[in-house]
Amino acid sequence: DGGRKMARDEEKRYGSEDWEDVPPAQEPRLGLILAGKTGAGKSATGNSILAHRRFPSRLASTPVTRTCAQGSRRWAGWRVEVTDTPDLFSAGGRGADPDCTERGRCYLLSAPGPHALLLVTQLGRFTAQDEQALRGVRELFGADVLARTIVDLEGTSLDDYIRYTDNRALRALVAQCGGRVCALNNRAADAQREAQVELLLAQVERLAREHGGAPFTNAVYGLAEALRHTPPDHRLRQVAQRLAAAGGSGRGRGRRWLEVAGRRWRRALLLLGGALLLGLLLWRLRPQPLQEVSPD
Ligand SMILES: Nc1nc2c(ncn2[C@@H]2O[C@H](COP(=O)(O)OP(=O)(O)O)[C@@H](O)[C@H]2O)c(=O)[nH]1
Ligand SMILES: [Mg+2]
Repeated sequence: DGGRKMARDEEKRYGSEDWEDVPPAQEPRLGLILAGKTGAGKSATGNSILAHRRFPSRLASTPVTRTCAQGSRRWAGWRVEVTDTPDLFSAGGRGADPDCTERGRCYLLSAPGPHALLLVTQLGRFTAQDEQALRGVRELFGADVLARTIVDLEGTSLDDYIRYTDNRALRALVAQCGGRVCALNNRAADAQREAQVELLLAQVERLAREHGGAPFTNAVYGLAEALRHTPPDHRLRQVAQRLAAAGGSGRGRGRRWLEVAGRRWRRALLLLGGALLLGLLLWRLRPQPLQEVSPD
């Protein structure tokens, strides 16, 4: 089938020799999380970045990535750590992870935090699901993560994007991510693909430097770090519990409820004000009763 053919093609492309992941070493770490809707090409992008077939990737109606995974490589004096994610960012994906175990695993694998998050999209196939994926990213990591997000317009060129002026939803999404875009074509020839990966990693490096080399962090990464020396299953349980208590995000269900409640109140007040104004107007314009002439 097509999927298997694609897998074989990829194998040919990257070579099927065993590949040792880079051992944790002296090099400073450069962390990258792959996010996006299912089928966007996260795993294929991860393989391009690592330059070997680390993550299973193929065309399939059911997601082939079921659990978070990580691969690493050396690049320009860094140890680049790439975390691939399954469907964590759609409503369906979150529903399939009610106790937040998979989301907890994503946190633990990418701890102490990513230097950048890559939102994988496809220019020609940009849909509401991509926007939903960005909302899912914000819910899982908090809105501050947008300052670390790069939108990958996969399979296209940046020139295409710049000329592609009619997709307002995509432009709005890119604007939310500070205008950071890259273009990776996982099907390009080796040399071209490597050049694109080079550009992307340079962008990640720049983002890291802009933040003084520190990775993105939040309360949940803080908890993961605080529990670093506890047994892995305990650590995962604690982090998953924290995520579940926060409504699946580092942001807190309470605050989200307040925001929603705030919006509802504003709307109710506006409606009430409008109704009062209308009432006043109608009252002023009411037909005057005829002067009654008293028979006196
Ligand atoms: N045309 C094109 N197709 C791609 C590209 N990257 C991935 N794909 C295809 O998109 C499909 C889904 O890829 P996959 O990596 O499994 O997506 P994931 O679910 O986000 O991990 C596969 O059939 C890939 O061959 C690309 O750069 N260009
Ligand atoms: Mg995948």
